Amino acid sequence: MDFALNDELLAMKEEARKFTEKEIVPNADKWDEEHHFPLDVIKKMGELGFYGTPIPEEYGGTDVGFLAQMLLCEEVSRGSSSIRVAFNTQCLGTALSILRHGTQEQKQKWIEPIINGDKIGCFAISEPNAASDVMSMKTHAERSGDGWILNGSKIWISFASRADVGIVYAYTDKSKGSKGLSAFVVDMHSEGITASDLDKLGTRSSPTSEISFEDVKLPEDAILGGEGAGAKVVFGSLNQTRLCCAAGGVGLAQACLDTAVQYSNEREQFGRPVGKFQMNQALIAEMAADIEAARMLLYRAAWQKDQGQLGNVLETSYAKYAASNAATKAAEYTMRILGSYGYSTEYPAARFYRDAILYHIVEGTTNVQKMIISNDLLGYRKANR
Ligand code: GRA
Repeated sequence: MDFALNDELLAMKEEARKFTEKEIVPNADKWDEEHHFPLDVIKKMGELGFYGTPIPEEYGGTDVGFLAQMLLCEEVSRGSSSIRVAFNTQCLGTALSILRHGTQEQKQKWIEPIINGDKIGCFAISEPNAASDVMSMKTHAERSGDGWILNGSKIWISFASRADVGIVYAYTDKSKGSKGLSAFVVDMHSEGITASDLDKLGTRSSPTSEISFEDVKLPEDAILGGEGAGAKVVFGSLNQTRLCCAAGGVGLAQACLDTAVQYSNEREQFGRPVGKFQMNQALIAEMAADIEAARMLLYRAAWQKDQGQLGNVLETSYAKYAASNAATKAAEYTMRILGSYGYSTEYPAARFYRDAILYHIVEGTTNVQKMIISNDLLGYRKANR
């Protein structure tokens, strides 16, 4: 067992940290306040090769793997939990699915521009009445001539209003159950697609949209992995995007701890720094131990993926579950340590607090992670398939 990150990974982590300190940290609160989506920064991360780490060089990636991607994602999330969403839209939920399931033509056409940030991606699973229960979605596509006609609606889709390309899930034959779900690579500028942004509590510099598909004509070659491969594509993809959320939670929790430690050493009450009070020390120790535990689960799951175990649903759920708890606890404890300064907008603690709660909701709620874990342990449904 080797817990050390090699020199290449350490150098990438350091590069991401410097990038975040320079490009993201000074602007994150302002972007959040203005609901600004910093497209230039999202594209710059693509130019720097941040998104393409699990993608082979022949498609423009660097082929250094999932652990590398999670380290980058964690560092970016320390600066802004909103910006880390790009790892999912620009690789794990889009380019990676095309790599795993696409035809040679689809791979050549789409992967490189997405991971480079030339094209903005999105992936559309959730619907107004089908979110945790993925298979109950209603969006459908019918054969028409030599293509498909897509109809339906999606909701809570990150980056959709700015996206050039989307992986859209739809039933092509509802009567076939899971074998009737298909995945499509959709040009998001196609006629019949409208996307409008939703307002939300946090993660406000990452746009989240509802999308309507009205008689959208898709070419025959839009289908990904063949007709009926949608369940395989969507669950295979969720198991990678979910880990990005774990990395986001760990990064955000670390940002909370950093803020709490700095403030505890600077702020004085009753003649000494507030860090000298045992009640604050207890909060800092608890936060730190939770973050370390979540980080270890994150790195293990990423390492497994680098060993070829992309179906490690159980270990990915452990990491996501632990990271969500670490993030929300760290955000709350930081707020308690900073007191009114935490509640004010002078410090980023208020943004951390609003952003953290998302990790209990996104990419499979905390209850979904508990379902996956407990169903596996009780022998009802094996998680790793
Ligand atoms: O046996 P069957 O014919 O009924 O088929 C089932 C299964 O065999 C069916 O899918 C099949 N299947 C697969 N087939 C091939 C499942 N996995 C695979 C696979 N890898 N390959 C349904 O499977 P099931 O086990 O019966 O699932 P279920 O009971 O319907 O649901 C399970 C569960 C609740 C875990 C699942 O639906 C789930 O993961 N729900 C959570 C959804 C989620 O995570 N949504 C996230 C939306 S995207 C998002 O949040 C964007 C965030 C952006 C960001 O911030 O980064």
